[in-house]
Amino acid sequence: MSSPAEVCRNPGCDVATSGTCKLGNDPIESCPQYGADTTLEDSDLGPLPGSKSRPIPIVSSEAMHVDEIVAFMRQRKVMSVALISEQKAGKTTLLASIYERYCKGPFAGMSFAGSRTLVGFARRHHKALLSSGGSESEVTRTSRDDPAAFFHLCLKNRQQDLLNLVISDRSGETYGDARTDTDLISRLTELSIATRACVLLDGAKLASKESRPAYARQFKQMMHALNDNGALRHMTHVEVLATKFDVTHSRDDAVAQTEFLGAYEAQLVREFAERGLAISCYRICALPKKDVSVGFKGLEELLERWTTRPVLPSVEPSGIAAAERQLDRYLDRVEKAAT
Ligand SMILES: Nc1nc2c(ncn2[C@@H]2O[C@H](COP(=O)(O)OP(=O)(O)O)[C@@H](O)[C@H]2O)c(=O)[nH]1
Ligand SMILES: [Mg+2]
Repeated sequence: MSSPAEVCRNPGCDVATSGTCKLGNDPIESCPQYGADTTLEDSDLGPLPGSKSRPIPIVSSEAMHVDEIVAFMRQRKVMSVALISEQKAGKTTLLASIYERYCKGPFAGMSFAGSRTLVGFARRHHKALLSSGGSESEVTRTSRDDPAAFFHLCLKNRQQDLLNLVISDRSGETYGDARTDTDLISRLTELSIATRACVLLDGAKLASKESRPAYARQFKQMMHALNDNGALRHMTHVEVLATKFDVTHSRDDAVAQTEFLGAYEAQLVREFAERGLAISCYRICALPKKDVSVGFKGLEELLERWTTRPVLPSVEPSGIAAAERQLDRYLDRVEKAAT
């Protein structure tokens, strides 16, 4: 089996230490040898009968499964976001919308630099377009038995740094069931590897007088079930994303709707703060089909949030004042000069 530190299948390439691709690929993500799946056994890669060379595995570019994503996360730093919601809140449409932004060029200060899941993105995008036409029957429905699917984007920021973003999507049915069947929560593996939870609040259901009372209650129940069972404890950020803002905005009573949404968000923040969970609330429109004047609201800020690197505490030794050793006096001077 390959060494876990190996990031390129080409034995003559020292990209792991130099950061430069031996074959001249820039960005390095575009090299088919780079980031090779090190979980493959050598026996899987043995020469074909009659051939001396090892076959090169073809990356399918479909959405990744949890074992693939865990192997990928061992190879490089990844920012991971779990999309959480019951059915039809807008998870897949949000994914498709992010993909579409980068098909058109730079967005949110970053440009597309590669993806392990381009075909997966393209499929979701295709479904989202079908769904936007109103023919929901044509949209493939996910089921409770479907595992979580992971989508990867490599983005280059203004400083030319590469950022790996991984977003998970899963059947809303599973999250709906987890509200009452809390044994399911420990099986939501995408939550244990994500550092950011993005819980989608269906703006259309909240805006409808018929569905609002039950939905507002069920949404909180789902959040409590996740929180009380420790699924959100390790997350650095938990955000509630109110979707379909075009629906909220396009109603005759848009002002009252927006006020209700604001009050509900404030209630969530208070209620969970009392239970030790900090929540931030945002609004989004990933597909402005009800009111095009709303546009693609909140997407740019969302990507900026999701790709902001956490500020890590300094681990540099602090200088010793009036130290006897010259080295310590030097460190003290350097520290003072830096502040
Ligand atoms: N008006 C409007 N509809 C949306 C928006 N986002 C998603 N939808 C619709 O909501 C439905 C469910 O969306 P989908 O992404 O499949 O939800 P999922 O089950 O959470 O993945 C689809 O018909 C989408 O077209 C939005 O921002 N505005
Ligand atoms: Mg979906």
